[in-house]
Amino acid sequence: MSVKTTCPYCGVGCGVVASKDADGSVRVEGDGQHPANFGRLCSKGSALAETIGLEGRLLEPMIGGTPVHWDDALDRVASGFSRIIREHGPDAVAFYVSGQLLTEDYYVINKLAKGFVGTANIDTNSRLCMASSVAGHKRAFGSDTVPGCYEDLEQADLLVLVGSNAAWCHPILHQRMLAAKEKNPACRIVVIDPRRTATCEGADLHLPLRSGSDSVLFNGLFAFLAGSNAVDRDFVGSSTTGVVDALKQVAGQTVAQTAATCGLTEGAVGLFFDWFTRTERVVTLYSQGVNQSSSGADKVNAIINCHLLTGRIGRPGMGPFSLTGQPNAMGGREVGGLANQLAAHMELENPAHRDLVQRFWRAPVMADKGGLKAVDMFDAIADKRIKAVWIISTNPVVSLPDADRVRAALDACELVVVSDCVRDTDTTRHAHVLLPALAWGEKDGTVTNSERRISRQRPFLAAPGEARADWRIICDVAHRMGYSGFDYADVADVFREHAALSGYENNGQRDFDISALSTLDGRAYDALAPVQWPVTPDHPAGTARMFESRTFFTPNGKARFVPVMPRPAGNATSRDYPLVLNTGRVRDQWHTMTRTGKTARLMSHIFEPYAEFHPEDARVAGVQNEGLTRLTSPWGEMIARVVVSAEQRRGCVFVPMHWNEEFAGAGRVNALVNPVVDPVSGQPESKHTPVKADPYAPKWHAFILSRSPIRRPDTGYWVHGKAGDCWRLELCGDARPESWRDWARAQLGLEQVEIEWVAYRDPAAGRFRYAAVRDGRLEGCVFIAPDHTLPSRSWLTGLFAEQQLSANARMSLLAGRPFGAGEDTGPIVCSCFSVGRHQITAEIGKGADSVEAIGRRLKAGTNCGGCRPEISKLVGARAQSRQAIAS
Ligand SMILES: Nc1nc2c(c(=O)[nH]1)N[C@H]1C(S)=C(S)[C@@H](COP(=O)(O)OP(=O)(O)OC[C@H]3O[C@@H](n4cnc5c(=O)[nH]c(N)nc54)[C@H](O)[C@@H]3O)O[C@H]1N2
Ligand SMILES: Nc1nc2c(c(=O)[nH]1)N[C@H]1C(S)=C(S)[C@@H](COP(=O)(O)OP(=O)(O)OC[C@H]3O[C@@H](n4cnc5c(=O)[nH]c(N)nc54)[C@H](O)[C@@H]3O)O[C@H]1N2
Ligand code: SF4
Ligand SMILES: [Mo]
Repeated sequence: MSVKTTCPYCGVGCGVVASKDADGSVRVEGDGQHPANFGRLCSKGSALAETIGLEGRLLEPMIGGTPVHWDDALDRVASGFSRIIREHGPDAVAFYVSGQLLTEDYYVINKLAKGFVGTANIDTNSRLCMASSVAGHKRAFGSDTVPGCYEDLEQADLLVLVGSNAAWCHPILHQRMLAAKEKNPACRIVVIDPRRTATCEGADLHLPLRSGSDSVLFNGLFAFLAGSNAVDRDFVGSSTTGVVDALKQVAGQTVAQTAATCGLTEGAVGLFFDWFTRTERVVTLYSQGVNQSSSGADKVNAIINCHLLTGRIGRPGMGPFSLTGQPNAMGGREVGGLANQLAAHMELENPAHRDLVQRFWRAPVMADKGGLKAVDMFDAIADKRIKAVWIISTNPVVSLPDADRVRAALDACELVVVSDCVRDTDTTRHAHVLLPALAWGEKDGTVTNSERRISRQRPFLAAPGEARADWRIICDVAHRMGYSGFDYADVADVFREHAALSGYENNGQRDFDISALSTLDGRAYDALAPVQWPVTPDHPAGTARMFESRTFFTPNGKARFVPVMPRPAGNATSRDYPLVLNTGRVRDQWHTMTRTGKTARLMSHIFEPYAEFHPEDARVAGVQNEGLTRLTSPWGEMIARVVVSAEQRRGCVFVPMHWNEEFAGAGRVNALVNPVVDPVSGQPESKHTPVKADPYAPKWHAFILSRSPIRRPDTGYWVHGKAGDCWRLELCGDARPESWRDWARAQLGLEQVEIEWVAYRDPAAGRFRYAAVRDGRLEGCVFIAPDHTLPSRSWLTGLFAEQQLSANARMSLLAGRPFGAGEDTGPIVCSCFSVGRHQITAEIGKGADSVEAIGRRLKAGTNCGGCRPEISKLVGARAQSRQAIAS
């Protein structure tokens, strides 16, 4: 049996085919016919089959940690919410939801809150993600419209990526861009990011601008364009308003000034401006380096201004392009999931829209003012203005800024309901009621990707345990609260209503219109092929590109220039907090790791939370590569592994957002992140927090590898996860046990078991190595040292695959390095074929001089291709050092 569905991770929205073999095992492959990926998948998509096991799943409803019947759980939620609404009014409750819900789930929760409870206190993690783009679009176009499509990226002659690490975060789209560039030698790629990321491999120009200075850069470009012949006077004159004011704002801004403020060379800025001016087909792609800023919406408009001035919008190969993060970031916007939106791209604050939606829903009350946005919502929970919150499909204790405060808020809240598919997360720990949701592979509905393409997620697995679809859980609660209007026969029924609302009294006034899909019967809904909205009776096959007619959704039909006055970041660095903390993603993890953290393959690329420093900043802070650092901000602190790299901009330190208390002690970066938000969009500034870094030097460091899960310490720095065929725990401490041997044995949980100990002790040096062998097979090993220089984990992990440890392997365990036993592959670069860095450098040493040559010799980079930038970097580094030797 095979089923076509859509990848549940990023906004590229790749189609996948899931097949079940006779033995019940599942294979997941790229869907060759899906227009987003044409069969390709990245490392995360390729590993989907490894993440669908039931280990760690939440499979029963629970109240206070005890399993209960669904009826009891639903009654508790409904009666708790109803009572608080009765006693304190509708604004005393809140819903915090997610761009990972399916459109149908999202539609009903939004309907429940805004039309039946009568509160707009429903916000979503899209506030942390896309809110600035939404605000920017609305200011410029009068609607939240992404104008272009993926084919535009292939037809462009200049691709500008701003604050986007697409090589790691939108890998398949990035590969499409690189493939197009290969075919079109005229095509250039510019990357604008304070860090030199994997996306810079394959780019023609990298502008490592000062953190937060994008508005200055694009204002500079705007001024430069104004003085060139790239201005499209017809378009500006007939299809836009506000150009004079916007130009006034940038009048006189020179390339030299721009470069100085952005911390760039004049030459590099001039080159970028020159390319932009002279290239008609230019797409500017942007993501969280733009959105997650206290001036995110302004950055978006500074970019759009440049496209409006040149008329480069609504035509093939050009336009501003907001890359969406989550699989259904767009679907959430379509149903009005944000606290300031109404369903079907309507405005909450617009009385005509409210009236229309109220009539369509036959809603008893309508929220009539914007609700609390994510950060404010958790503040209101903290000070008890909100007394009940229902969190669905998001993990705010990890992902919101000032996350310790978020945790405290939930602890203080009268009623916390969490719907998730995973039992233990940093957020589920604080729930009074836990509701088990269906996960990817089980659930059924639709998602919309970055290019407005609606695709089906179809189930291929049976619902496990008691888990239910989110939309059904929400409707069941709505019923119990006494609301009618939630009697859907099935998920297709919800979709039809959503589609019908989009066309209701629309008459071409609203961009989001999928009314042609409002009559799909069950079978047609099941078979729905990927299609780009609008899908109307006039355009039944969908719409690739918007604004082709050069009219916009503002009252006068004209696009608006927005004057942008650059502002500094919300919190400046100081003597006490001299570094800018920048946060973001790594290639193989998805957000809070609840799914990608389940597979050893995806854990092998980067195992520990890390802080990446420029060499000069590392020297000043006194931290060492591979050592540990304590990072502190005015809001909180964390501990991370140090990476020293010239790819960091001086003054910035980068930390991934993923690690949390399920995987690490003291590894939650959002404990430090300032809760400052953009005043226009309410989006938090996740990329700019002033911090200081100190060396963290505990008295001992250790790691443990074990065939069975290892008990995690309660305090201090530790990291836990799967590694190859075993589990791995990194830890450290100050207090020494009386006997390291007993300690090691206890850590492995082998006190009561007959085993053979292989031990090496050097008490004077503080080095101890223990290995437990049973029936000739390695059960576990524990390595302790006074500093962070411990043996290679990737090599040791490999020894667990051996059924009988050789004499050499035993010797190696004692010596702490391979003696012809196993291979030290080094940290894994290619997670598809488990190829490590040492293997790649060895082949480069033997003459492999390109990514392709490495692929031929080791297969690395030949499946998903996500590691190709890293291989390219290793090849490049070698070539550079050869040159240096030769000269
Ligand atoms: N592997 C992986 N892929 C993902 C996700 C994931 O968790 N893992 N999540 C998905 C989601 S929800 C999202 S939103 C997207 C995010 O996708 P991206 O936005 O591409 O990812 P980030 O790493 O958050 O940030 C992008 C870059 O912004 C840069 N940056 C920081 N400050 C500035 C600045 O002031 N100006 C500029 N120009 N750049 C700056 C950072 O250095 C970083 O390299 O990824 C999606 N894809
Ligand atoms: N410092 C910093 N913080 C950030 C960011 C950053 O760049 N830096 N990025 C921000 C961005 S862009 C985003 S999108 C957020 C993401 O942050 P979160 O949304 O908090 O992260 P996830 O791990 O994706 O959380 C999804 C949760 O929903 C569960 N889940 C998955 N599928 C389903 C389902 O079908 N139903 C239900 N009920 N539950 C499900 C998962 O198990 C998981 O617990 O993080 C934001 N926070
Ligand atoms: S690029 Fe990767 S994570 Fe994103 S949708 Fe495609 S396969 Fe999934
Ligand atoms: Mo996101």
